[in-house]
Amino acid sequence: MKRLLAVVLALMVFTVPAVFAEEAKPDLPDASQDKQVVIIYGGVTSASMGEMEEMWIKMVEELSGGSIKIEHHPDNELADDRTAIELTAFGDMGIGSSSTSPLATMYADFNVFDAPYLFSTPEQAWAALDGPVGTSIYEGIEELGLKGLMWCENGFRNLTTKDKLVKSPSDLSNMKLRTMENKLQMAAWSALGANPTPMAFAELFTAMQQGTVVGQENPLGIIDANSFMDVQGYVMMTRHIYTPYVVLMNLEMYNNELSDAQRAVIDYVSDYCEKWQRTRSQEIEGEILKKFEENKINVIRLTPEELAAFKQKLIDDKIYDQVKAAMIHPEYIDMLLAANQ
Ligand code: TK8
Repeated sequence: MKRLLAVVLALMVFTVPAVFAEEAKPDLPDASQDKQVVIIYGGVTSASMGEMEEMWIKMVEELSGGSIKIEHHPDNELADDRTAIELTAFGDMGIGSSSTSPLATMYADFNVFDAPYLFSTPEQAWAALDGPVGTSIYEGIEELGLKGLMWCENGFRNLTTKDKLVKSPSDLSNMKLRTMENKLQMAAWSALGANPTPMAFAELFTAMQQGTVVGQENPLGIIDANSFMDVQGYVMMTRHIYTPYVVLMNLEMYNNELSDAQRAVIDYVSDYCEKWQRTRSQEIEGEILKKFEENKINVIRLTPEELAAFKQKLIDDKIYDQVKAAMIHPEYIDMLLAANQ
């Protein structure tokens, strides 16, 4: 009897998401008899996103009574960020995930997140994502055949270099840095004096290893999950930009292939997991910082004055005007700058 109980408990822990152990199942319509739908879900390379994706999948499969099945492709294994979203718009993939910056050529208001020093806390960024800015982007991308499911966190980005300590823009002089494939991010690094080299994320590790670029910039979660510090010597906590992850679904599939009950499950689970991932991302960042410091990795914290020098240089180069000129709703920039003083 005891052994049976142990087996049952072990199975429960394994198959039931932690969330249902703590709280009652949500009151959702029964989707178990609905026509089965299989969704191909392309995920990204970040520890908190990977954990979130697994939880999202378990919850959707369970709460839909098995009528939704997910085919998960984690870690960009099917496609890089922008390609994943293109495939999702075409319907070759059901759900794709991406940092916002490589999507700016598809929908110009994604550029709002390429304005440096627009947010100074994650809460400020979350307020923008959950407020009119995030909502209006979700509305706009429906024309591309995309349905917004989740605004998740990639996070504040920090500069890493192989062997160069960077404390002021002059330390960046002509430095070859990989940037995302985004005009405004390239413009910002040029304004700071660096030599930006855009490339897809998948090529980055080798580029650093072979010395094609001296450095790159990414949130701690990505730096750690991809072992960048094996080929980089310094992390400067520049926190120059906050880029979200956006998780999008093929709109036609969302509207026409799912039943009302299945849509209710997807909406509920996405809301739940979006909040969960943001908190988890923060926890993981704290753990990584501790681990880096214990392992004597050079983590350089810049003083407020040092950070202000980077920001000033970008303002002198009229970076906010450049961002606004690239947007459909330029007023969002002034709105967020005013809100986040
Ligand atoms: C990983 C990317 C990555 C992004 C980049 O799929 O390209 O530097 O920050 O996180 O989304």
